[in-house]
Amino acid sequence: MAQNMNFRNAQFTVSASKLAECPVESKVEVAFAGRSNAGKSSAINALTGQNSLARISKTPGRTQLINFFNIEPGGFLVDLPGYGFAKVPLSVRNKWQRELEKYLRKREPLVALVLLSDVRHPLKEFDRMMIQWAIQSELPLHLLLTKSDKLKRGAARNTLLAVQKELREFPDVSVQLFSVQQQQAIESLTKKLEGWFSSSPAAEAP
Ligand SMILES: Nc1nc2c(ncn2[C@@H]2O[C@H](COP(=O)(O)OP(=O)(O)OP(=O)(O)O)[C@@H](O)[C@H]2O)c(=O)[nH]1
Ligand SMILES: [Mg+2]
Repeated sequence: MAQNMNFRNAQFTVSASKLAECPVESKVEVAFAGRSNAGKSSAINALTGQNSLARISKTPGRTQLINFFNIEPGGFLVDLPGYGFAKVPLSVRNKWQRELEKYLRKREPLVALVLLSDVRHPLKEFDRMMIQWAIQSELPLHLLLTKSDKLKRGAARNTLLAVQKELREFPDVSVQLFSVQQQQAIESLTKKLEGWFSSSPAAEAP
């Protein structure tokens, strides 16, 4: 695939409510996971420079479907439903969390995960579960400590160092501070994604 990916050309493809509805033309995809309200949809918008590509809301639980954004032929970013605290009926919530789990366990084109966690409350139970799961599944994971603009520089930096220290034994897990307001942070994420898309074996296929 192309060396310089242009995330700005991203286009919404489909919202899937279950695994069977995910696009068959996908060869390589990277999914954005995290607790509800962590900033998944916002990060995808920042990355693509499109403010209304993925829906953002002040109400947690806004993203209830698995949303696919096409980046290049066969390459997709995936906005996953947020975990926890969603103000939706339990029966509905259970259903889409089951689908989310199925997606994570069975989705063939999935090559890596971006996990988002609010820098003010990092590494909660769900985040740890996801990290453990990614390590076991040998899926690389990049952790974004989001909304870093909400903390003073020093405090954000200390959180980053503490989290890095905790994760340093895992070579396929990386971490950075992230804010939709910080261009440099968006560029770091872009680099990470470019690396994953270009090194994926499926990307070599015609
Ligand atoms: N200050 C600040 N606010 C942010 C940032 N990223 C997201 N937010 C806000 O956090 C709230 C939730 O953002 P979303 O992107 O909708 O979160 P999500 O993870 O997609 O949430 P669900 O779809 O419910 O799972 C919104 O009010 C955003 O404007 C950031 O970098 N800085
Ligand atoms: Mg969302």
